[in-house]
Amino acid sequence: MIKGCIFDLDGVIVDTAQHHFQAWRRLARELGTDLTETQNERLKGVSRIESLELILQWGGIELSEAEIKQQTIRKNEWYVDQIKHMDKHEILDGVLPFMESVKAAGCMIALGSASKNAGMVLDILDIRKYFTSIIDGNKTTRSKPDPQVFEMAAAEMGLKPEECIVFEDAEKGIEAAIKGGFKAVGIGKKEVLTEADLVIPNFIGRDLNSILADLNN
Ligand code: B16
Ligand code: MG
Repeated sequence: MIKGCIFDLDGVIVDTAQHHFQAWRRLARELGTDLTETQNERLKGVSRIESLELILQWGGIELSEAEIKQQTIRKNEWYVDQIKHMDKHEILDGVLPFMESVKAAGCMIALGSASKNAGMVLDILDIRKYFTSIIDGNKTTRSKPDPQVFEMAAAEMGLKPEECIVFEDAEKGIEAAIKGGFKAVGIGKKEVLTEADLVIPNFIGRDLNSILADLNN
């Protein structure tokens, strides 16, 4: 029986992925390389440091540990500058009614995000009130595809993995959910999120009951 829903943040609740992409691309170009949209797909759900390491690897660039740290600080300043101006319109369509349906069904809601900016995003959008538990990149020590972030969210809700559905837009996030023994619902394309138990393009017109029915089919 499902008793909790764990939501990823970037790409599931809010379209911050475009802001991450713009900031990473700006940094990549300043470092003398570039970042394509296809490469950016592979950065979804990946921590800040690991994202830069991948960009450097793709561009054949070597930086010291101190320089890597410094460059991630710059990227984050640009990213934060962009998201400061977000408003509720950037919450993805259908998400809030869906979360209302989760609450109405008596299920708890948690956040399971790799982002260290997650708390700030929730406050800017004024949606912190929906969450029983908030686990973000400041609390975890292992990145997706490790299931730690979802395990911590389930534990804070007092639930077992099999009692929770994880909603994720990243391949690595789906992998983490499956590894941890959660039901995994992908938000995006079936061709990309091949391991998910169910893939939906978005939450428009969806409620928890329709997801449960599709998961059981
Ligand atoms: P930050 P999620 C992830 O958030 C993003 O998908 C990923 O692009 C980003 O690099 C990562 O958070 C770290 O974010 O730099 O803000 O700490 O999708 O797990 O909610
Ligand atoms: Mg995401």
